[in-house]
Amino acid sequence: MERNVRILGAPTDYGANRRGVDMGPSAIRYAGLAEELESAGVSPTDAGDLAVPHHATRDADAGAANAKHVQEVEEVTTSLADAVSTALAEGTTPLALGGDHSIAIGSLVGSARDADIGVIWFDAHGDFNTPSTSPSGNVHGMPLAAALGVGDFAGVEWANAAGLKEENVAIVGLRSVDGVEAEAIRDSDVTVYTMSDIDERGVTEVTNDALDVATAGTDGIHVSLDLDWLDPREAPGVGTPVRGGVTYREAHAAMELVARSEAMRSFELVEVNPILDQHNETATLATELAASALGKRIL
Ligand code: B3U
Ligand code: MN
Ligand code: MN
Repeated sequence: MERNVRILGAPTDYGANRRGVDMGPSAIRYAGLAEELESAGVSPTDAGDLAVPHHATRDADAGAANAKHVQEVEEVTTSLADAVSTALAEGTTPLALGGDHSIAIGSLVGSARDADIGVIWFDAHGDFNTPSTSPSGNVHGMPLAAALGVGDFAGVEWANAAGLKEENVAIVGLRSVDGVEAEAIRDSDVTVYTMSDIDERGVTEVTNDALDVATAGTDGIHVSLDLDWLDPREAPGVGTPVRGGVTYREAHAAMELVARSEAMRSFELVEVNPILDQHNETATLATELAASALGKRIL
C-alpha cells in the first residue's frame, strides 16, 4: 500500500542556543523535500507550519528552573503532538520538520498517544539532560529525558506524557555527552550505540540492533534524525556540530534499513540551521535521507 506522508513544519528555535533553526522547515522544503519523497514512491501532503509564539525581544534566560523558554517549548510541542496523532489517526505518516530537537517531545507524545512505540534517536548528542543536569539550560539537550519522564521540568505536563519504555529506546551515533547526563544514560534502560560501536561493528549491524530494540513488542517506531548525527563535513548547517560523525554513505545505509524494516510510524528531521549552512547543503541532505528512510531505491 502506498504510504501517505504528512509534512508538519515546526519552525521553532526556542530550545536551541544558536538562532536560525526556526528556518529549517523552509530550507528543507526549498531543497525539494516533496519531490524527493515522490521519488521514494510516497505521496506527500504539506500541512504547512505550526504556529510558534513570536516575541519582539528574547530574554535568553527566560524559563523556569534552568529550562529556557520552557513555556514556548510546551506550546509548540503540545500542538505538534496533536498534529502528529491526528496525522496517524488519518492514516498518514507524520514527518515533522524542525526546528530544534525540543520538538521531539511533541512528536513522541503524539506518536505514542494511541500506540506502544519504540524510538531510534540518531544524534551526536544524548539529549538526556534535565533542568537539573543541563550545563546550558537549552531544552534541545533534554527531549529524550523529558519524553521518558526523567527529571523535573518545572511541572510542565508533557513530562512522561508519552508513556515510552526506556527498553525500547536506542540512541545511535553518540559522541558528545555531558558528565551527569552520561551517568543518567548509564543508569537508564536506554540502549546506546556510540560512534566507536559504529567504527567497530559497522553502521548496518548497529542500526539493525537498534531496530530490534525499538521494535521489540511495540506497534511501530519513531525515528528522530538530528542532522548533527552526520559529520560536520557532510552537514555543516547545524547549531552544535561535533567532529567524527557518520558519513553520507553510512547515513543512507542506516536510513535504508529503517525503510526495509517497515516499522516507522513517525519521523522527524531536526536541527537544520540555514544560517550556518553552505548553499542549503544540509537541508538537501535531510531531504535525501528522508527519501531513503521512506523506501527510495536505486533500482
Ligand atoms: N549536551 C549539550 C549540547 C547539546 C545537546 N544537544 C544539542 N546540543 N544540540 C546541552 O546543552 O545539553
Ligand atoms: Mn539532538
Ligand atoms: Mn545533536
